[in-house]
Amino acid sequence: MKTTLLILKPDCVARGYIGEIITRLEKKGLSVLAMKMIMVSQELAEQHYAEHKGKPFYASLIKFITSGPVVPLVIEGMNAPQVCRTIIGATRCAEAEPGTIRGDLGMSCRFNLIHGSDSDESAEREIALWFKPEEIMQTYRDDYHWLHDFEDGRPV
Ligand code: DAT
Ligand code: MG
Repeated sequence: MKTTLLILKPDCVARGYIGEIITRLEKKGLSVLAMKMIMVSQELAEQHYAEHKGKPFYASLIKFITSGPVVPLVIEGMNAPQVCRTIIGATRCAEAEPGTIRGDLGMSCRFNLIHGSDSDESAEREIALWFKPEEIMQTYRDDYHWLHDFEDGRPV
C-alpha cells in the first residue's frame, strides 16, 4: 500500500465536483486518509510547484491555485500515485481519455480540476508539505480482501 497527494483545484470546487471525484476514488478502492478545505498561501503554492518555476505558465498557475478554496487529500491504495494518475488522465483535459476525471469533466489545461503526485518520491514530499502527520488517519477500509488478490506474493 502506498499514499499519494491529490488536490481538488479551485475550478473543481467552484464547479461542485468535490463529491463526484471523491466518489470515483472510493469506488475504485482507494481510501481517503486526510482531507481539508483551505485557501493556498503564495508560499505553499510556490513550494508545491517549485519544479515549474521559470516556465511560461508558472505565474498563471500560481495565481490560479491561490484564487479560491482547494481540497487537498491524502489517498491510500495499492500503487496509489500511479493508479491515481491513471484515473486523473492527461494534463490537457481536451486530450484526456474518456473515463478519466480530466477526460470526463473538463476542457482546459490550466483548469484541469485535480493535481496528483507524479511519483512515489513526489508523493512523499507533497504529503509532508500539505499535511501534518497528526492530520493523516490510519487505514480503515474493510474490503481489502475483495480489492486485492495475491499469488506467491504477487498481485493477480
Ligand atoms: P500534471 O498536473 O498533469 O502533473 P504538470 O505537472 O506538467 O501537469 O503541470 C502542472 C500544472 O500546470 C498542470 O496541471 C496545468 C498547468 N500547465 C501545465 N502545462 C501547461 C501549459 N502548457 N499551459 C498552461 N498551463 C499548464
Ligand atoms: Mg505534475
